[in-house]
Order: sequence, then structure tokens, then C-alpha cells
Amino acid sequence: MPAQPYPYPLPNTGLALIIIDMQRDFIEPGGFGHALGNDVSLLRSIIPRVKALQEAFRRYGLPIFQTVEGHLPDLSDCPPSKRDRGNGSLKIGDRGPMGRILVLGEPGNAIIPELAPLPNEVIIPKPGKGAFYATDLDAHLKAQGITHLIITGVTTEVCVQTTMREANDRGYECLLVEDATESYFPAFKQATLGMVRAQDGIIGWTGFTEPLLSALALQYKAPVMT
Ligand code: TIU
Repeated sequence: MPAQPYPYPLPNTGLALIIIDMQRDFIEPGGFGHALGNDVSLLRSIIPRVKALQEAFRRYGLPIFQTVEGHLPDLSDCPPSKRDRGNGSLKIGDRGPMGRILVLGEPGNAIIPELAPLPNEVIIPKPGKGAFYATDLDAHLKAQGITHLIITGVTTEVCVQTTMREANDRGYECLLVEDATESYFPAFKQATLGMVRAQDGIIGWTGFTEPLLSALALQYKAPVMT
């Protein structure tokens, strides 16, 4: 498919969609993103494109993995450095308007309703920014023979970029979808896009949703309904 720095080799098998941290904590007021001082409304613009990709992958029977950043209720998987960082009034584990901040299972930790996963779709809880650190994502991908990752979600230069770098080091061919990832800082998003595709794709490719949907439609056929 058309991509930068050159066309992305969309495979016939081994493709998965990764949706990073489209949880209320980062996208709705009163969560972790807001507690860090960010304008969380900036992230909503990508929802229709992430949804379109989610629907396409479902249509073609291709695997989808969503992640959520969160910690165990006793915070045993949250390094003190992460909990103590910054001057915000609400810290990880404190009770906020959407329950305890960045704690697994709390209302704020849920994926936004627009992108709610189906029961058969895997959700990977992750304590860090990267989706491979202290998770079983790599084992899931290897077990399913996945080699190529379409990466979407928030925020571009934090959890998305960290995950793409981790994936690249593990040998996955990654495409970051430019209009299906967003940041609280537009300049950081652009910098991330530029740096991952620089040097002939040092970390991978970037591309847009529409050409990806067209390429998927050409390459994959929806299963025949009986
Ligand atoms: N703060 C910020 O930009 N991001 C995070 O803390 N986590 C994710 O990127 N998901």
C-alpha cells in the first residue's frame, strides 16, 4: 500500500491491528491524561478512523489487539518513580471522577464505548508505556504467526512510539497510521511520524487510513456468510 518512506508490503497472512490505550483515562475529562494537565479533547478526532480500521479487520477476520495502560489495585506493578512523577493533584491510584486513576478495572480504565472490543478480541493490560514490557503481547502474536502490525491509538510519542520501537526490535514490520494516532502535542506527533520513517524506515512506515482500507479490500475477502 502507499506509505512513507516507500510502499508498505501488506502480507497475505500474519497481519494484526494494534489499538493502543483508547481508554477513558486518556480521552475523557477526569482521567490520567487530564490529571497530567492535558487538553484531552484533542484525542477524539481519530475515533472514526480507528473505528473504520477495527470494522475492516473484523470484516476480514483479521486479529485485533487492544491495550490499556493500568496498574493492579495494590500498585505493586507501578514503580514509585511513575507514581511520584510530577506535581498533579491526582496521582496514580488516587480516587478521581472516573474511579482510581490508571487502575485496572476502574471505570476510567475502560476502552471508550465507540471502540469497545468484542468478547473474542484480546485486551492486553500493560503497566508501562510500551505494549511489550511485562505483557504477553509478543507470545500472543507469535502464537498466531503475526509478522506485520498496523499500529493506531494514543498518544503518538508516548505509548504508541514506545510500542512501535519495541515491536521493531522484535522483528515486526510496523505501519503507524498517521490519521489514526493522536497526541496532546501536535508538534510531537509530527516529530514522531518523521523520526520513525526517516533513514529509509528505521523504525517502520507511516501511512493513512483510506489507502490502507482500499489495500485491505483488494487483498482480503470478507468471509462468506451462510
Ligand atoms: N501522557 C501521555 O501522553 N501518554 C501516556 O501517559 N500514556 C499513553 O501514551 N498511552
